Amino acid sequence: MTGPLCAGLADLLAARIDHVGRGPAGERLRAGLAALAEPAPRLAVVGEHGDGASTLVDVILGARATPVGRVPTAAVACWFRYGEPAVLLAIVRDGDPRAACCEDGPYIPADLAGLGLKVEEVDRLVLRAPIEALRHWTVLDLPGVRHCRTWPPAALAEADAVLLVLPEPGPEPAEAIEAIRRFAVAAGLTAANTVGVLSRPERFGMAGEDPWPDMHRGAGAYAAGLRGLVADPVPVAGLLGAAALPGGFTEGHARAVRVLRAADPDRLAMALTDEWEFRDWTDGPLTREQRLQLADVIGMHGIRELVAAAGAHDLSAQRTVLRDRSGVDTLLGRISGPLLAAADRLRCTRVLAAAERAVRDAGADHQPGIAALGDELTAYRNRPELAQVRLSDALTDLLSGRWVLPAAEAAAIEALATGVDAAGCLGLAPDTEPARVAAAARRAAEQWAAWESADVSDRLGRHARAARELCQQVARSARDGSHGVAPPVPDTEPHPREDRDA
Ligand SMILES: Nc1nc2c(ncn2[C@@H]2O[C@H](COP(=O)(O)OP(=O)(O)O)[C@@H](O)[C@H]2O)c(=O)[nH]1
Ligand SMILES: [Mg+2]
Repeated sequence: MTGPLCAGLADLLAARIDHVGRGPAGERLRAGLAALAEPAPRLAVVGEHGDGASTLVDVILGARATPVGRVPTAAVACWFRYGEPAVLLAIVRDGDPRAACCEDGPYIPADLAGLGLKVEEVDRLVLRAPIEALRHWTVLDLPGVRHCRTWPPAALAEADAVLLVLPEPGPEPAEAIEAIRRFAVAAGLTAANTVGVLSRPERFGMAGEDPWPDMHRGAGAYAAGLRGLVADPVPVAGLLGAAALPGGFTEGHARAVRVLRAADPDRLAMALTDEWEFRDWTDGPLTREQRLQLADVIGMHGIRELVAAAGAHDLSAQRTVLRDRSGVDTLLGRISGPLLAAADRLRCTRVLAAAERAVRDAGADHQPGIAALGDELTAYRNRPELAQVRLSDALTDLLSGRWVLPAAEAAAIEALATGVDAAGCLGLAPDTEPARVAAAARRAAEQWAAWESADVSDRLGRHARAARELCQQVARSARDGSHGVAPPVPDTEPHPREDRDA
């Protein structure tokens, strides 16, 4: 499933690929072409160690398939692709790939002893499985980064979109915000390709208290501090979402919750203040094994939620409560809604930039085939239909501080770069009258045209030009009654260079 932007780029690459040779640049260009032909775009999930990234991947997959917690395979990049029958493939650094059937279900094992491998020997694991969610996204569960201060993992550059699991910001969020900003600029993450998420609510607020108000405050601090990166971070309780999946919260757990509800209320309240109190509740109604299991599968926050939901008696009702309270449906709505709607643009943005880098890295004495391709890629990027693709660079410049704009203009650029319909591109409500959208787009085009002709650097002039072109496109599609940003399918004839600054 690709769209017109990827199709145009694929045609362009395919026409040149036989003339680019077998060197490193040729290999990278072939990888880009292959990625454009994949049925699903790629979504990477990344965060700091232990912040709940793998748990969220399980939620996205709708299956408990990732290596969660401190297990050896949590340190390996795990790719989940659609395919049947299920098979686990280990891509070995210096050697042939090894494959294993998934006899007892598609999941990544905690270690690779079954494949006769150590995790250090493996570049990545690929689980191919007939999981419905993988029809829409290929999902990458990346190993944790440390405090968002490490260099971005290389696998991040292979993802079209990113779910960024944000750390608990602490009382002074400025430091966390700065670290994430640097990480995002280095990794090319912007509000166009990234959804921010906060999970593990237990890390927020005081022990025993409702963590959601503090979670929302943390999300607000990130939204304000990371303009251009995470417009509206989603707070979730990933563990509850994962517990509601098959193989998570079971009949035995549901029974244990009912037993807890019948306990002495004062003693129960005391035992539920924190995990240590609960574990040490030796004279309570549950065995130590039952207490540990329950804390493991839904955490103290989940236990408190379920104990309080007295109307939820049986397993199915309790799972529904877990799912509802997890907040994951909002997150899944973002991933299957606006992010997926932008998949053509996201994939085109990434592969185009990767192809341009491959051509650049090939150096001055590269083959004529690669040189010609370089010119064609530049011309393709500069086509009006790719204005929104070009605007992702503007977001990076806003995020890094290279482009300083008044707040209203910065918000306008963010809306233009991330919008998936005509109204959204202008920051207007989805049900805005097309005539009003068209008028607003024309006004905005005039304003960006003024920026374009002002005395700014070539680079900023290009951003303003992209904004102006996109506004003109939006005005046309609103006038024609189509809701989309809807670039026409580009023809694939190489076009002459049209950008004065290119
Ligand atoms: N209490 C609680 N624990 C969580 C939550 N999400 C993940 N965990 C636990 O945190 C640990 C690390 O989670 P994991 O998903 O492996 O984090 P990753 O290192 O970011 O991939 C595991 O023990 C999870 O069960 C959550 O929402 N609440
Ligand atoms: Mg993980």
